[in-house]
Amino acid sequence: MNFTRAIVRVPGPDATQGLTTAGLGAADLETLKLQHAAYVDALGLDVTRLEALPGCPDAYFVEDTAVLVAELAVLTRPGAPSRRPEVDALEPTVRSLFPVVQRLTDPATLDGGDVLQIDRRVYVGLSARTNKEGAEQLKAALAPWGYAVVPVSVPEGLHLKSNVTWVGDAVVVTRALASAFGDFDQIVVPDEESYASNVLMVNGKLLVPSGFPRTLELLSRYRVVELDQSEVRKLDGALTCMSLRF
Ligand code: CIR
Repeated sequence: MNFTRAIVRVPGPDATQGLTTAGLGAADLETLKLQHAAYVDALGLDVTRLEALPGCPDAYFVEDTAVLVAELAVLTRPGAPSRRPEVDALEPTVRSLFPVVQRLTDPATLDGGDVLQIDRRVYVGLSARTNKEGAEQLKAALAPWGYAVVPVSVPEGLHLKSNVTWVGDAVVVTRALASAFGDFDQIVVPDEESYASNVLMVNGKLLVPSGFPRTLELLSRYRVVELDQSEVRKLDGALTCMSLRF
Protein backbone atom coordinates (compact mmCIF):
# COMPACT_ATOMS: atom_id res chain seq x y z
CA MET A 1 0.00 0.00 0.00
CA ASN A 2 3.03 2.24 0.39
CA PHE A 3 4.60 2.77 -2.97
CA THR A 4 7.04 5.22 -4.47
CA ARG A 5 7.09 4.16 -8.10
CA ALA A 6 4.88 2.77 -10.83
CA ILE A 7 5.26 1.45 -14.35
CA VAL A 8 2.52 2.29 -16.83
CA ARG A 9 2.19 1.94 -20.59
CA VAL A 10 0.45 4.55 -22.72
CA PRO A 11 -2.59 3.19 -24.63
CA GLY A 12 -1.81 2.91 -28.34
CA PRO A 13 -3.94 3.80 -31.37
CA ASP A 14 -5.38 0.25 -31.26
CA ALA A 15 -6.19 0.36 -27.52
CA THR A 16 -9.93 -0.05 -28.12
CA GLN A 17 -9.34 -3.28 -30.09
CA GLY A 18 -8.27 -5.39 -27.11
CA LEU A 19 -9.81 -8.59 -25.81
CA THR A 20 -13.14 -8.21 -24.10
CA THR A 21 -16.09 -10.14 -22.75
CA ALA A 22 -17.77 -7.05 -21.27
CA GLY A 23 -20.49 -6.64 -23.90
CA LEU A 24 -20.66 -2.92 -23.15
CA GLY A 25 -20.08 -1.73 -26.72
CA ALA A 26 -17.14 -0.09 -28.44
CA ALA A 27 -14.82 2.08 -26.38
CA ASP A 28 -13.97 5.61 -27.48
CA LEU A 29 -10.21 5.96 -27.94
CA GLU A 30 -9.87 9.62 -27.01
CA THR A 31 -11.93 9.20 -23.84
CA LEU A 32 -9.98 6.09 -22.94
CA LYS A 33 -6.69 7.98 -23.28
CA LEU A 34 -8.03 10.79 -21.07
CA GLN A 35 -9.18 8.28 -18.47
CA HIS A 36 -5.77 6.63 -18.54
CA ALA A 37 -3.98 9.97 -18.15
CA ALA A 38 -6.23 10.96 -15.21
CA TYR A 39 -5.49 7.62 -13.59
CA VAL A 40 -1.72 8.03 -13.96
CA ASP A 41 -1.95 11.51 -12.42
CA ALA A 42 -4.06 10.21 -9.55
CA LEU A 43 -1.44 7.59 -8.67
CA GLY A 44 0.82 10.43 -7.54
CA LEU A 45 3.89 8.21 -7.89
CA ASP A 46 7.22 8.45 -9.68
CA VAL A 47 6.02 6.93 -12.95
CA THR A 48 8.01 5.08 -15.60
CA ARG A 49 5.84 5.68 -18.65
CA LEU A 50 6.40 3.12 -21.41
CA GLU A 51 5.52 3.86 -25.01
CA ALA A 52 2.52 2.26 -26.67
CA LEU A 53 3.27 -1.20 -28.04
CA PRO A 54 2.17 -1.58 -31.66
CA GLY A 55 0.24 -4.77 -32.33
CA CYS A 56 -0.56 -5.30 -28.63
CA PRO A 57 -3.82 -3.45 -27.97
CA ASP A 58 -4.06 -4.69 -24.37
CA ALA A 59 -0.50 -3.67 -23.42
CA TYR A 60 -1.58 -0.71 -21.26
CA PHE A 61 -3.05 -3.29 -18.85
CA VAL A 62 0.53 -3.64 -17.72
CA GLU A 63 -0.35 -5.26 -14.39
CA ASP A 64 -0.92 -8.60 -16.07
CA THR A 65 2.66 -8.97 -17.25
CA ALA A 66 4.54 -8.99 -13.94
CA VAL A 67 4.20 -9.60 -10.22
CA LEU A 68 6.28 -7.18 -8.18
CA VAL A 69 7.11 -7.67 -4.51
CA ALA A 70 9.70 -5.77 -2.50
CA GLU A 71 12.51 -8.25 -3.13
CA LEU A 72 11.94 -9.35 -6.70
CA ALA A 73 9.94 -9.20 -9.90
CA VAL A 74 8.35 -12.20 -11.56
CA LEU A 75 7.53 -11.83 -15.24
CA THR A 76 4.34 -13.69 -16.05
CA ARG A 77 3.10 -15.79 -18.94
CA PRO A 78 -0.35 -14.30 -19.68
CA GLY A 79 -3.20 -16.70 -20.30
CA ALA A 80 -4.19 -15.03 -23.57
CA PRO A 81 -1.55 -15.87 -26.22
CA SER A 82 -2.07 -12.48 -27.88
CA ARG A 83 -0.73 -10.83 -24.72
CA ARG A 84 2.50 -12.80 -24.34
CA PRO A 85 4.66 -10.43 -26.44
CA GLU A 86 3.92 -7.76 -23.84
CA VAL A 87 6.16 -9.59 -21.37
CA ASP A 88 9.28 -9.40 -23.57
CA ALA A 89 8.55 -5.72 -24.06
CA LEU A 90 8.39 -5.13 -20.31
CA GLU A 91 11.41 -7.23 -19.37
CA PRO A 92 14.21 -4.64 -19.88
CA THR A 93 12.39 -2.09 -17.73
CA VAL A 94 11.83 -4.58 -14.93
CA ARG A 95 15.47 -5.75 -15.12
CA SER A 96 16.64 -2.16 -14.81
CA LEU A 97 14.55 -1.66 -11.65
CA PHE A 98 14.76 -4.99 -9.77
CA PRO A 99 17.91 -6.86 -8.73
CA VAL A 100 16.17 -10.23 -8.95
CA VAL A 101 13.91 -11.12 -11.87
CA GLN A 102 12.32 -14.48 -12.52
CA ARG A 103 10.04 -15.57 -15.31
CA LEU A 104 7.20 -18.07 -15.51
CA THR A 105 7.48 -20.64 -18.29
CA ASP A 106 5.24 -22.95 -20.32
CA PRO A 107 2.93 -24.67 -19.26
CA ALA A 108 2.30 -22.00 -16.62
CA THR A 109 -0.16 -19.26 -17.42
CA LEU A 110 -0.74 -16.38 -15.03
CA ASP A 111 -2.09 -12.84 -15.35
CA GLY A 112 -1.06 -10.29 -12.72
CA GLY A 113 -4.76 -9.41 -12.37
CA ASP A 114 -5.10 -12.78 -10.64
CA VAL A 115 -2.53 -11.93 -7.97
CA LEU A 116 -3.50 -10.17 -4.75
CA GLN A 117 -0.78 -9.55 -2.20
CA ILE A 118 -1.79 -9.04 1.42
CA ASP A 119 1.41 -8.63 3.43
CA ARG A 120 3.36 -11.92 3.12
CA ARG A 121 0.36 -13.76 1.69
CA VAL A 122 -0.10 -13.82 -2.06
CA TYR A 123 -3.50 -14.99 -3.27
CA VAL A 124 -3.55 -16.39 -6.80
CA GLY A 125 -6.84 -16.69 -8.65
CA LEU A 126 -7.31 -19.81 -10.74
CA SER A 127 -9.25 -18.36 -13.63
CA ALA A 128 -9.69 -18.51 -17.38
CA ARG A 129 -6.23 -16.88 -17.57
CA THR A 130 -4.26 -18.41 -14.69
CA ASN A 131 -3.70 -22.13 -14.26
CA LYS A 132 -2.42 -24.31 -11.42
CA GLU A 133 1.07 -24.45 -12.94
CA GLY A 134 1.09 -20.66 -12.93
CA ALA A 135 0.25 -20.62 -9.23
CA GLU A 136 2.88 -23.34 -8.54
CA GLN A 137 5.65 -21.54 -10.41
CA LEU A 138 4.83 -18.28 -8.67
CA LYS A 139 4.90 -20.11 -5.35
CA ALA A 140 8.35 -21.52 -6.15
CA ALA A 141 9.61 -18.06 -7.11
CA LEU A 142 8.28 -16.34 -3.98
CA ALA A 143 8.73 -19.03 -1.30
CA PRO A 144 12.45 -18.35 -0.71
CA TRP A 145 11.53 -14.79 0.19
CA GLY A 146 8.99 -15.82 2.81
CA TYR A 147 5.77 -15.34 0.83
CA ALA A 148 2.98 -17.90 1.07
CA VAL A 149 1.00 -18.44 -2.12
CA VAL A 150 -2.67 -19.27 -1.61
CA PRO A 151 -4.68 -20.45 -4.66
CA VAL A 152 -8.32 -19.32 -4.86
CA SER A 153 -10.82 -20.25 -7.56
CA VAL A 154 -12.30 -17.31 -9.39
CA PRO A 155 -16.04 -17.92 -9.69
CA GLU A 156 -16.89 -14.99 -11.95
CA GLY A 157 -15.28 -12.07 -13.72
CA LEU A 158 -12.01 -12.08 -15.63
CA HIS A 159 -9.56 -12.09 -12.74
CA LEU A 160 -9.27 -12.52 -8.98
CA LYS A 161 -8.96 -8.75 -8.65
CA SER A 162 -12.22 -8.34 -10.59
CA ASN A 163 -13.66 -9.66 -7.32
CA VAL A 164 -11.42 -8.60 -4.48
CA THR A 165 -8.83 -5.95 -3.60
CA TRP A 166 -7.05 -4.97 -0.38
CA VAL A 167 -7.30 -1.51 1.14
CA GLY A 168 -4.82 -1.90 3.99
CA ASP A 169 -7.21 -2.92 6.75
CA ALA A 170 -9.97 -4.79 4.87
CA VAL A 171 -10.80 -6.52 1.61
CA VAL A 172 -13.29 -4.97 -0.77
CA VAL A 173 -14.94 -8.08 -2.11
CA THR A 174 -17.88 -9.45 -4.09
CA ARG A 175 -20.34 -11.73 -2.35
CA ALA A 176 -19.07 -14.61 -4.49
CA LEU A 177 -15.59 -14.45 -2.97
CA ALA A 178 -16.35 -13.20 0.54
CA SER A 179 -16.05 -16.64 2.14
CA ALA A 180 -12.59 -17.23 0.63
CA PHE A 181 -11.38 -14.07 2.44
CA GLY A 182 -13.01 -14.78 5.81
CA ASP A 183 -9.71 -14.07 7.66
CA PHE A 184 -10.05 -10.37 6.93
CA ASP A 185 -12.38 -7.51 7.72
CA GLN A 186 -14.61 -7.16 4.68
CA ILE A 187 -16.41 -4.52 2.71
CA VAL A 188 -18.81 -6.53 0.58
CA VAL A 189 -19.95 -4.67 -2.52
CA PRO A 190 -23.61 -4.96 -3.60
CA ASP A 191 -24.11 -7.49 -6.43
CA GLU A 192 -25.09 -4.82 -8.93
CA GLU A 193 -21.85 -2.95 -8.16
CA SER A 194 -19.44 -5.88 -8.40
CA TYR A 195 -17.16 -3.90 -10.76
CA ALA A 196 -16.42 -1.57 -7.84
CA SER A 197 -14.65 -4.37 -5.92
CA ASN A 198 -11.57 -3.36 -7.92
CA VAL A 199 -10.22 -0.35 -6.05
CA LEU A 200 -6.63 0.77 -5.60
CA MET A 201 -5.12 2.02 -2.35
CA VAL A 202 -2.01 4.13 -2.95
CA ASN A 203 -0.31 5.76 0.03
CA GLY A 204 -3.54 6.45 1.92
CA LYS A 205 -5.55 7.54 -1.10
CA LEU A 206 -8.19 5.14 -2.39
CA LEU A 207 -8.87 5.20 -6.12
CA VAL A 208 -12.43 4.05 -6.81
CA PRO A 209 -14.34 3.77 -10.11
CA SER A 210 -17.06 6.41 -10.32
CA GLY A 211 -20.72 5.51 -10.72
CA PHE A 212 -21.10 3.06 -7.81
CA PRO A 213 -22.92 5.03 -5.11
CA ARG A 214 -23.58 2.23 -2.65
CA THR A 215 -19.94 1.12 -2.66
CA LEU A 216 -18.85 4.74 -2.30
CA GLU A 217 -20.91 4.95 0.86
CA LEU A 218 -19.34 1.76 2.19
CA LEU A 219 -15.90 3.29 1.57
CA SER A 220 -16.66 6.63 3.17
CA ARG A 221 -14.05 6.17 5.93
CA TYR A 222 -11.26 6.30 3.33
CA ARG A 223 -9.80 9.24 1.42
CA VAL A 224 -11.50 8.38 -1.88
CA VAL A 225 -10.64 9.68 -5.33
CA GLU A 226 -13.28 8.72 -7.89
CA LEU A 227 -12.13 8.03 -11.44
CA ASP A 228 -14.31 7.46 -14.48
CA GLN A 229 -13.43 4.05 -15.91
CA SER A 230 -16.24 3.78 -18.46
CA GLU A 231 -14.06 3.08 -21.51
CA VAL A 232 -11.51 0.92 -19.73
CA ARG A 233 -14.35 -1.21 -18.39
CA LYS A 234 -15.53 -1.89 -21.95
CA LEU A 235 -12.20 -3.69 -22.44
CA ASP A 236 -12.61 -5.70 -19.21
CA GLY A 237 -10.12 -3.40 -17.50
CA ALA A 238 -10.21 -1.88 -14.04
CA LEU A 239 -8.11 0.37 -11.83
CA THR A 240 -5.44 -2.05 -10.70
CA CYS A 241 -4.75 -3.29 -14.26
CA MET A 242 -3.17 -0.15 -15.59
CA SER A 243 -0.08 0.07 -13.43
CA LEU A 244 2.57 -1.93 -11.64
CA ARG A 245 3.28 -0.33 -8.28
CA PHE A 246 6.33 -0.81 -6.07
C1 CIR B 1 -7.69 -8.65 -21.37
O1 CIR B 1 -8.73 -9.24 -21.65
O2 CIR B 1 -6.63 -9.23 -21.15
C2 CIR B 1 -7.74 -7.13 -21.31
N1 CIR B 1 -8.67 -6.64 -22.27
C3 CIR B 1 -8.14 -6.68 -19.93
C4 CIR B 1 -7.13 -6.99 -18.89
C5 CIR B 1 -7.49 -6.45 -17.57
N2 CIR B 1 -6.43 -6.64 -16.64
C6 CIR B 1 -6.58 -6.73 -15.33
O3 CIR B 1 -7.68 -6.73 -14.82
N3 CIR B 1 -5.48 -6.90 -14.60
